[in-house]
Amino acid sequence: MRFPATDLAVDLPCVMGIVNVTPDSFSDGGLHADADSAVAHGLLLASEGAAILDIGGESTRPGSEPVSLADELAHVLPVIERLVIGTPALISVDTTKAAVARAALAAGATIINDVTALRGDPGMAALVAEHGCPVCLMHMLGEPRTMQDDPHYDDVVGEVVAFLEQRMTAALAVGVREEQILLDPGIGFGKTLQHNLLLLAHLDRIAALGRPVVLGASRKRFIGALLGAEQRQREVGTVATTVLGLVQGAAVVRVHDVRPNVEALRVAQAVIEAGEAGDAHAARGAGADGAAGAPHRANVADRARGRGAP
Ligand code: HH2
Repeated sequence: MRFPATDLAVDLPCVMGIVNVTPDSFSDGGLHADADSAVAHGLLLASEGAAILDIGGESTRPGSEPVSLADELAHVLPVIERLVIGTPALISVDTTKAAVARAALAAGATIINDVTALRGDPGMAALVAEHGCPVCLMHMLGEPRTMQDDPHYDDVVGEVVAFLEQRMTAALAVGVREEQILLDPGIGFGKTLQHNLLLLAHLDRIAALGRPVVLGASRKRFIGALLGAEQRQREVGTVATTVLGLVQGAAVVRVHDVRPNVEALRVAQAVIEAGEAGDAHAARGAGADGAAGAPHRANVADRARGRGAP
């Protein structure tokens, strides 16, 4: 499957492993709250095939309270410094604060994952433009403290697409280049179960904006609602979102359980590529215009981008 050109120094699709250095994250809060344990966890995820490690020092779970700058720096910096040396994986910092992003970049992080899509800290957009690093722009309705209080949309997919398009335009206007940008529908950020399902089903409409799509569905509450499962039992449900997300055009899956998602991605990608190769072969066999005998269906990658087969 072909993905848009990007400044990310990894092949797409790929897995982004989650390293939460927090006491209160929704799924793994407190498990890796000290630097030694977070580094060990990051090394494990990288050895399981994570091409990117996303280091976060502030939980964004529904109802979470903000963390001070000093605390967030103290959480993430020692972990980033050690993972930059200890693993070939790219390091992403999951932060809304420009000062944390700046320090993380200086310590060797290469990606900024800002769940406010550059709306949270006035210094963030300029930092991304100046540094030229890849940045993930995510949709969120409201703020973490209140976002799950009865979220409402008239057309959730259309509104998320319009928001991401607007945030991309705003970023480009301050000097961020298109190749730096990744887009994320923000699964679970001000969304009901039905909103999350619709976004997953129509991820191709976000991919059609022309930038790689990041999917963060891992162990989230909607999977628990469908399965009646606690966070740790949502691994298989998460793998389902990875495979369907890839078919719909997701380029990066942000997950807690790296190995099963790497394996699922590899197998699903092989099937998609075999289908593409078969379609190309059939089209060649049908002559230059691909008319007679060519399959009358779009291949999976084209469908994922909202284009029909030639
Ligand atoms: N989800 C979470 C945090 N950061 N970033 C992106 N780009 N996309 C997401 O879906 C996303 C994200 C929430 O998950 P987690 O990090 O596991 O929990 P917490 O925020 O409680 O630390």
